[in-house]
Amino acid sequence: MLTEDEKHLIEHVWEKVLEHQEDFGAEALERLFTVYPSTKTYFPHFDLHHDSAQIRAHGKKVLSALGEAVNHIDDIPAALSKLSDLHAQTLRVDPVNFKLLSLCVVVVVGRNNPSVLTPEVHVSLDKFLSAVSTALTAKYR
Ligand code: ZNH
Repeated sequence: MLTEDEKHLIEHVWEKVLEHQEDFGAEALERLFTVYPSTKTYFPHFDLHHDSAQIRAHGKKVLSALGEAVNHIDDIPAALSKLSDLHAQTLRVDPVNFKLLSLCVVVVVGRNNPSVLTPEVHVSLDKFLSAVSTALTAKYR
């Protein structure tokens, strides 16, 4: 569980992310597909070239969903309930991939705002992204 201090750190970091949702989302996905190529199997219908419109649009959706989770940080499962149904019933993404995407998101935040990613913020982001991943994979069984 995130402490109150950690929640505030996340809210603070997200103010910086909000202005760049599409860029950050696209960079996170591009890193995901490059560093962990097996993740591409979920996107056979996507143009996966650098700067593809589909990657940018999808990156924006993913980061907006994370923003929703930040806005409802005390009840992430409720905020992401519909998305959780989609991932469990339709997409069936193997949960290991959530960890990989989370790693990429942390890298993108740090790369774009080096001074922001203190160890405390890193821990907070890690816990936050774990909470989101748990919420999105909770209905798999
Ligand atoms: Zn997911 C979709 C979010 C993870 C895969 N996603 C999606 C969407 C969103 C999301 C928002 C959209 C929906 C609608 O449209 O309605 N995800 C998300 C998040 C996360 C995720 C937040 C974490 C953090 N996913 C994931 C992973 C994977 C995925 C890891 C793999 C690898 N998704 C996916 C797919 C889809 C989605 C495949 C569909 C796409 C299209 O468009 O087709």
